Amino acid sequence: RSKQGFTVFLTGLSGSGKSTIANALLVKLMEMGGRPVTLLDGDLVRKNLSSELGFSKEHRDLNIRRIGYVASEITKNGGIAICAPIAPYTATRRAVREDIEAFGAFVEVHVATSLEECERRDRKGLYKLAREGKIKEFTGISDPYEAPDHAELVVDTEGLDVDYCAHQILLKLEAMGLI
Ligand code: GGZ
Repeated sequence: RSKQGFTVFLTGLSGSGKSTIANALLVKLMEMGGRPVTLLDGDLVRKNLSSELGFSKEHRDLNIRRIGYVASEITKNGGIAICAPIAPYTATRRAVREDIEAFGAFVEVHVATSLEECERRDRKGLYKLAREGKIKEFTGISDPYEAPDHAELVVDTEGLDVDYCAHQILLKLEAMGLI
């Protein structure tokens, strides 16, 4: 009998490594075969599903609820969804968890790279712009990030490579009986 569907939900600051880990995890899960795997990355969701939305609390919540809805449909049909938005609000993450747990497992992974490290890397130059006030409501600088305290897994990308983080997620999925 085929196993139940599930959602891996990565949350963390901009530049914390969510997308890179999500992509590594996608490759590993696809290699295993079996169930279809769908990546709902922050960037692509913003481009295709939430193109009219900005970064107010209301718009972020709407964005996350949309991602949660798509992930719940995938989970309901026995697939695997990987989501990688910032998702800064605890209550919104909890609402998405409830939506998904109606159909399968919800595996919250906190990509806990510190603000200092994300800002030091500043891969896209956004932190600099946020410090200069050229981007308003920027998470970690001028907008909140509520760190999860009940995540199924916390991964730290400081000094750890992406494949190692993705592997830790696979181990967790195995321990939960999902793969
Ligand atoms: C946070 C912002 C902002 C503001 C643009 N705050 O590093 P990135 O560029 O690729 O990831 C960030 C992305 C965040 O979108 P999400 O959909 O993941 O956010 S949320 O879950 O809160 O809805 C960043 C870019 O968009 N970006 N302005 N003000 N990140």
